[in-house]
Amino acid sequence: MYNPRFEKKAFKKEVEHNVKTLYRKTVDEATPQQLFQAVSFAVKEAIIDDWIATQNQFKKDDPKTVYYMSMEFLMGRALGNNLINMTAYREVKEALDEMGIDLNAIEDQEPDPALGNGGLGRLAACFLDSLATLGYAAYGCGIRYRYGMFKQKIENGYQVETPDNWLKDGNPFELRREEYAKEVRFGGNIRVEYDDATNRTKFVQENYESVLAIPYDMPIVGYGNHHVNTLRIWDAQAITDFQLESFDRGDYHKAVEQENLAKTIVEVLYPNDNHYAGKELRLKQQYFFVSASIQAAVAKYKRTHDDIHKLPEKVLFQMNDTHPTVAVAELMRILLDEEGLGWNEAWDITTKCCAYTNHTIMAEALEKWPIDLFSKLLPRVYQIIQEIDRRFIIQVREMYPGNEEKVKKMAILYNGQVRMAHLAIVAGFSVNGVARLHTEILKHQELKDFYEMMPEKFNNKTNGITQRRFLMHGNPLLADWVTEKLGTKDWITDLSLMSGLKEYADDSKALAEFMDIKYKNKERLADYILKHNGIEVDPRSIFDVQVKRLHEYKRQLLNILHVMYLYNQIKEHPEMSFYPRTFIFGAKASAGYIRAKEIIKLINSVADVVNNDRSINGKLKVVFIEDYRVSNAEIIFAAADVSEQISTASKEASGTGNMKFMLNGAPTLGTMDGANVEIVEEVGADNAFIFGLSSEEVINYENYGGYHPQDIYHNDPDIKKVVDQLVDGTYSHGDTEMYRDLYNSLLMNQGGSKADMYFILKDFRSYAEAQKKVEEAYKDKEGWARKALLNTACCGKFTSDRTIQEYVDDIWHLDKIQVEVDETEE
Ligand code: NBY
Repeated sequence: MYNPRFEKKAFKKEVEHNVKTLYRKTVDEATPQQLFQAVSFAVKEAIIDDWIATQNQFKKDDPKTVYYMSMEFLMGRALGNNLINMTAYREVKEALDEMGIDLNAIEDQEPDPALGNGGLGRLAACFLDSLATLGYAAYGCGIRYRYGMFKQKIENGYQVETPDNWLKDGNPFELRREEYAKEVRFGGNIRVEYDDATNRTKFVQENYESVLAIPYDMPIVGYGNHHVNTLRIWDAQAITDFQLESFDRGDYHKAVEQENLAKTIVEVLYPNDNHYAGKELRLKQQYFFVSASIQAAVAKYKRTHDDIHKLPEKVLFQMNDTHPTVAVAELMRILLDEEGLGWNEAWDITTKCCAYTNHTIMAEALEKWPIDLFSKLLPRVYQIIQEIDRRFIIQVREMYPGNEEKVKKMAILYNGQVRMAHLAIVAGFSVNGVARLHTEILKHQELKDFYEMMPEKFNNKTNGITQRRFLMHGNPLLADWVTEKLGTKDWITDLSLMSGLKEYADDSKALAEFMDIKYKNKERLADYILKHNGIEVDPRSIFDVQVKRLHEYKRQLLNILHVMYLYNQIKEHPEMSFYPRTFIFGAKASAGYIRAKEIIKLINSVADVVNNDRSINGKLKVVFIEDYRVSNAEIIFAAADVSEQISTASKEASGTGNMKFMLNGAPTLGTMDGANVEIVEEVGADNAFIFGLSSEEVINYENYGGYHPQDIYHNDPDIKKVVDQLVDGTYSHGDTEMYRDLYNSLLMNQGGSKADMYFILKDFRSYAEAQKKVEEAYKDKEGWARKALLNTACCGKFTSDRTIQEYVDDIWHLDKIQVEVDETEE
């Protein structure tokens, strides 16, 4: 598709013009960063036209709009993605080539906007891409953190965090929209007044502190359809600049405090993945962006509608996990206190506007705010939650008379805590899990009581990913090949067409081409590794990849223990046939997650020993890729032979990396967990390598107090040897204490947690066998190529386009928009 707005001559002129007006330079004189800015502003120019056209279309059509409320949007770089979705990537690349500018190098100048931790934040970004591509009206609502996810350095094998100052050179794609600022209030007390005139009680917040929320809008470009939605992220500013008068009036302290609150509130993203830390500042962040977003949505609705009761016809708030759940109470507050509605009317509206997505069953991730903290910070919101809870408990008692156990289990306020998930379920009309297995576990285990009381709310929406970023942009060679084989580009917006590739599964020529592309992508990754790690890896070896956040349940420890086992095998049986392997890891650990950091150190220690052992002839290499993030992920997925998805069954709600590997032709080596179950269903058990306990088995063991890893340790000499090597100095220059904690965690009960609570030793043998099968399968070149190709061919279900369409059909009920552009202008 050719986009006339990127006509080469005009585009070049625009870039020259931008370099001149922004920097008083010529293209030859400009730095790469300046060129990035100049090119981005030229691209933005074209986007703005479509953005305006889309907003005009919204005004005409008045469609129902989804507000995707999320603490995290892990967007990744915008320039390349915007060019792809504007269908202008090729033209612009050529135009720049002619100017002697390398688009790839320019793209590398853009900092990764990393306003998210991992899967949950990246899912939000994929959803925005699909919403725009499918032509639905949507806003992403979030926080403009000054510092996103930290940058990871590896020093002496240890993770070191450095701040991610992503805004330091300015963000060319954002628009500051001061005119839509909203005030957000914290703390103080609530004065209750009786208003004789209206016969109503009024709740007035006094002595509060407030901040001004200022929106920054970023365009979200749909693919080839001129549809541009908005990601609206909020910055904070003190409400009045520091004023001498307030000093005179004795408000000096307050003025300074408000200044500080504004500064700290959006300062940094909490780098915890699947872990609730209970920090007051985090709650402030939550209320800050939620209040501003809901105020803005209600105000926008009221500009063109006069009956607030009909809000649910036009507005839907989707809560990305419990993090934005104060939304339900904030909407109630606005309807009750500002719109003057009665409780029942307000509740009716709220429960039709709010829906909740659950992303985890991990107990340590559940948000439970201490009531003292919560009620002090959000006094009016807390009163409203008390009333929601009071009315809910009456319902529970009606349904289960005399059953006070139920009340305890289900109440929103219990044991001095506000249970955010309970609030979200009670006030939302929809509760969804993110993969079929996960939703079943929610219904029958974690949220059983709620499912029994309100089964109609529960539904599944299996996650998906956008092929625009993770195939078109990340793997252009394969993208072109797919287009050629299918004879159409339509897979870009209809991934189900990939099934047309199945007919090449027995075509030797096509299989060879497929593997040749994989090889080129492996060379590209090998270059990256050489440049960044100084390690030489052989692209002919099997690239076995595990990239994701570091978490015990994701079991990077199982992977590296198995590498240690292979190393022992090679050393003990030098004559043994062994297909060369490169084990590639990438993972950030939360700054305070000590054990996760120990695992990173262990991986790097094993890498040191193995990579420097000349006696194994380079059969085994281990690479830890520093600072795993969206931009290098695209290169990594394209180059993977094997996708490691080895979480303890039942723990990974869905996983989305698994889908990105599949799309790029890497078979899954994994447990029957999360969306792996559905991946295997699509691709067939022959084209995946499955091992380990099932989720039922895991849950059973957990219900009966765990298992006895010591039995395995004492009866399996290979396993014992590997575990002992954690404390015999093999990987720690003789230090027997460095990995003692990991050793203990595998063999001993500790405080509240059971020995080997993630079943690493229990699954070890079965994992090693599956790995052996991978090796055997890989030796059969054509057999492997077939498996790899079938993974790409069968990935159609896992596009976020499909996921979004399901949300629209079952939960959101949005109207499709067709943006009309004036063709003569082009
Ligand atoms: O959400 C992930 C799940 O682990 C993964 O299985 C799923 O595919 C993905 C998308 O549905 N969850 C996740 O990424 N969670 C977080 O990042 C997160 C971040 C912060 C907090 C909790 C969870 N927190 O409480 O601060």
